[in-house]
Amino acid sequence: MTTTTSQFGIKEALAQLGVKDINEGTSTGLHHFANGEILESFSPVDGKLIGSVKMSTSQDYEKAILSATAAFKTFRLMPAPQRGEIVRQFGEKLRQNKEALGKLVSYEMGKSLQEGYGEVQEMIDICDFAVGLSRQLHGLTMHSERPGHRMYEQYHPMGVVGIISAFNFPVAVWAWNTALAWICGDVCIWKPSEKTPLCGIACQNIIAEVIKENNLPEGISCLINGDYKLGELMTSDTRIPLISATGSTRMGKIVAQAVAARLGKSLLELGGNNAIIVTPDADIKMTVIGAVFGAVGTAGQRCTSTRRLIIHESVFEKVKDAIVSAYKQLKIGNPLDENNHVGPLIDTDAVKMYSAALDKVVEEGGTILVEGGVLTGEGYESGCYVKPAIALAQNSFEIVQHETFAPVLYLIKYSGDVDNALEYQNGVGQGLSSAIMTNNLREAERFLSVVGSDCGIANVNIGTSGAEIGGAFGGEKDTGGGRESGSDAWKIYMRRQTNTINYTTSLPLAQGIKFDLQ
Ligand code: UN1
Repeated sequence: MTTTTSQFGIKEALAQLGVKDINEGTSTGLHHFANGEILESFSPVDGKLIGSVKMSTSQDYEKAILSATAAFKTFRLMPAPQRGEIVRQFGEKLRQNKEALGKLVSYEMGKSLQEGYGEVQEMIDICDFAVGLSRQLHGLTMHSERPGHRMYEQYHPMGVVGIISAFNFPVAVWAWNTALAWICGDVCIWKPSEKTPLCGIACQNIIAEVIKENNLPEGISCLINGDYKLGELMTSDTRIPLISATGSTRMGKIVAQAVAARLGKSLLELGGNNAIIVTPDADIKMTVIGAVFGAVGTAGQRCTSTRRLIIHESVFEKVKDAIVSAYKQLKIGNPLDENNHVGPLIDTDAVKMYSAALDKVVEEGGTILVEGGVLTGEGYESGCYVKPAIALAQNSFEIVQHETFAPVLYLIKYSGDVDNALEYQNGVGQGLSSAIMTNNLREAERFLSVVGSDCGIANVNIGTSGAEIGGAFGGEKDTGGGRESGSDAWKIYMRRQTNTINYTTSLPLAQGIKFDLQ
């Protein structure tokens, strides 16, 4: 493992992205407000220190807010299609840096290189989407009930958007927010996860080049690095009208309460407990691919990861055997090596939660079908590599109700019709993603109907993870209710104004109210 960085070109990637490795000192990104303590970033891939950054103090935070607020004053005046052009250039820079940034994501976060590249592709995709959208920030026009009156609505930018992102998608979720916020005329302050600060620096350096090349005020994209204390400053700050936060339900509840207390807006994308329903009519081959990628992709650390397979009793044995045998082919190891399917968990705390979940499912009466365990020895020195595990469980188990951010898949048997499966599927606190595998039209439509899945995402013959950016992304219940990326998610980044214009010489009142003055 000593050869990891040289073998996979990490040093070159860091250099290209302007991120200093540990031998070169502390990284300071452009427009990065940071004069505090050192935050070190260790790779879960090989346990090595990749680099360090400075954290932001409360004074740094104040500087960032002032810079952002000042930048908003001019940025909001730029026509939206011109802001779209800026986002187009950002997308171009991402294309040029796709390989380097994908590698850094893989090395700092631990997801497979393919998924690292996929994450950067999501950033490029949202930029393309936002460019087109910059000419489509449409409001409606209405017919007034009064003669000689015109009514319409328009959308104006809101101001500073605070982005709090998680380690599992250390770059894409920021880009979803920033690309949309920018075309809407907002400016951003980003606090990345303290587990992936170097990804934050790299992104900031890329976007700062665009800012510089276009002579834009630097405050339109600010970076602050640090822990929950910075998050608290953001959530309670009335100068930030919108907080977009991604993370656990526990964190989301704290954020939502703080933002609501000052009547700010929040956009929350929180935990999932995503299930695939496998009906008697399912295509087993497709089910295996969807379920296995869903459960072990990003080592089970996506919000959309498949955590439960709800399988009809008539096909249970067949599906179980197919999945268990697919798990035997999984290669676990350095995610930069494309021969491996599964990389490490983010850190040893995550490993502890994974082990505790497996203990708990057995304690509650579950049966382990594919043995888990922490890997040791050559290549696994970081202590973060675990074996993807499968357990036979009941939906009602306490641990099954809980989102464990690790590759643990629960198999749950159902009998009767698809409504019974839906009862399990919806019978958890979270409501992010869901899927059904079936060739039966009635079952598929039932699943999508008003009595079907209660999740924000409901797929047919596709797994639960890997959503495209064009759709609105997010979910209900404990998932927080927010919608990011595609469709009309842009609307949360703007304030809506209804305008009624009277072009007559009299002033009739609405609702026919008479109010005559002599
Ligand atoms: C997340 O896990 O927070 O749908 C985002 C997916 C990805 C995004 C996941 N496009 O799996």
